[in-house]
Amino acid sequence: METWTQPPVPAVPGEGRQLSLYDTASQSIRPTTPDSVARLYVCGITPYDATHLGHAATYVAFDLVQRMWLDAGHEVHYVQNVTDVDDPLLERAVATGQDWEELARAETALFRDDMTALGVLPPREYVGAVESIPLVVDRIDELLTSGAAYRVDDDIYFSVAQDTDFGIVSSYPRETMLALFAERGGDPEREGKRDALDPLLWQAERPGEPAWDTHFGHGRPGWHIECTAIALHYLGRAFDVQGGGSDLIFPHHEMGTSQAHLISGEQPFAHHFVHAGMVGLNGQKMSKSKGNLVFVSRLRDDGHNPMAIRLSLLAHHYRTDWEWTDDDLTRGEDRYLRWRFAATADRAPSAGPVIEAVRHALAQDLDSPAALAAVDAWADEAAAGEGDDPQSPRQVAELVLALLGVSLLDA
Ligand code: 5CA
Ligand code: ZN
Repeated sequence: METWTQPPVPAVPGEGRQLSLYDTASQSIRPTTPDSVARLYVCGITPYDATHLGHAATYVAFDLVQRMWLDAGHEVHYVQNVTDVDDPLLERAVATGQDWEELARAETALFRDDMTALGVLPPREYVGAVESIPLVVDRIDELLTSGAAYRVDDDIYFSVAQDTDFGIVSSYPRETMLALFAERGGDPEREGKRDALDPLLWQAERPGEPAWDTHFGHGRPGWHIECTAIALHYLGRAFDVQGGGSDLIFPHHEMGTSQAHLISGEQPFAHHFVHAGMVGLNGQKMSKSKGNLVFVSRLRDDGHNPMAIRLSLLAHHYRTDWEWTDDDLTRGEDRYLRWRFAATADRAPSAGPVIEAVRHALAQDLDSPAALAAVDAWADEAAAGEGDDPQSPRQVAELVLALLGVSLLDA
């Protein structure tokens, strides 16, 4: 499907840094080691509702990954999916009397607008689940042939027991896996499965639901195989970073890794599994199913500057769980005005140290709060009339645009 518009990314003077990221599988911060082309897959939205601040925080975090790699001289091959057919989407369409395809189309369009407004760099390929059904069918065929998939009635399941490495992403104990599987779309109680944790690869048509014709029957793909098939097709195996929110560690990224292992016979699926913390509101994870949402589009409609929204997200380290409050937005707006004031000054303290500090902070597992603090210090000095470098305001504005994705000057 159509991706969104690429905004300008200025070159920053000096040398980019090697990016280190926390890898969930090894439970450690390790350097990323991309080739000339860095490969990134980030799980996309299920488009049945508007982009909320939790989604936005996650996509802004992975946007920093792309920006750090670009700064270090890599080309970036970024792929993101859209789960444009799945239970929650179909259920919402029934509940609101909408056509499910129209709902998905409209919410995906709104997501693109939100990402554009927030200055998030687009993926090179933005890929829907529906358009990927032929890829999924081929992968299921391979799994059936190798004995890693089996039928229960007309459904097809993936057999986790076939993978001796199952569990390497989350390292969760089995009870935790069972609880999360039930909570996040799995069917541990289904009779006839070999293991309660086996996920659906292909679901036979249910009355009133969309279905596609394949040689193994009329139906639709399961969730995890969608991302496995898309990532393997567009990026190949052993790509650099598989990303998403921490709610995707299990079952989604665990299952995807296991499926890719049995499809290719090789490890790793990705070198790093990187997960953003959950943004909450009123004591609970912000989620479409709980309805406790603050939408990016609503804030934009209310006249809030998207760059200030972006700054309020960047004020939190991507790996921590945090709660959105109105104060977050107030602080983001205040910071935006202070930075903009300094970026439009005639003179300011030299840009060199702040460029170094921002690169250094982001290279260490994307420490955006430290990066913001470095720009704050420079902006405060500029506002106090310190410094006499006439180039510095423009250079810092370019730094902030290139590495933090915050545009301070009108285009
Ligand atoms: N379509 C699947 C991934 S293949 C999905 O999880 N869609 S989603 O719309 O539910 O979430 C989209 C992305 O936002 C995922 O990476 C998810 O982990 C992340 N996300 C969802 N809720 C939050 C939240 N409250 N805070 C931070 N990130 C979130
Ligand atoms: Zn996914």
